[in-house]
Amino acid sequence: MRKLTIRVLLSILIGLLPACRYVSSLDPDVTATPQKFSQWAIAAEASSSFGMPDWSVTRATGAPDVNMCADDSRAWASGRGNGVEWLQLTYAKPVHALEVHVYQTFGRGAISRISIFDAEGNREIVWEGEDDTDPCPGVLAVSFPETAYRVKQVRIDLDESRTGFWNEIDAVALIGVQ
Ligand SMILES: [Ca+2]
Repeated sequence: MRKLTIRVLLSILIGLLPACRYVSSLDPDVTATPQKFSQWAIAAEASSSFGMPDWSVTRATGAPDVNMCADDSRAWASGRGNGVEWLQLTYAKPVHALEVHVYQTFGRGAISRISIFDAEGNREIVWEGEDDTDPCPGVLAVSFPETAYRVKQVRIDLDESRTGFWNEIDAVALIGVQ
């Protein structure tokens, strides 16, 4: 009687196996198209900063919080405001990158180059030129073909001799797919 019960249970379990596989193949997490999403930086470093904590690199992490055109300590600013500088940002989720958006809240026009990095630290330039972001505050939005590798760092180079003033950056978004 006991053997019979075990056999019955086994046959039920074996019968369920193909059904389990079928359900698994329909799992939305497996079949869904990767969704584009945006994230804010969680850490940053720079060639220099105007102050600490005001205008420091941490002021370029997280979501925008200045949202106006002003010399505001909630944005990052370089130490001198008249030469070559850089700001490098790190993100929590590595993504196949598609876009970088730089939220500028003062002295816009000095960004000269935007680069991204793969996991090994290899750098690729995705934009270079004259930043004609207008008005202030304004967003320099750069888009490029989806990268084959995953990105978790972005670097912004600035030439503040172009404007002779501080180019304050409130936040930087990295957009991509996982
Ligand atoms: Ca900010």
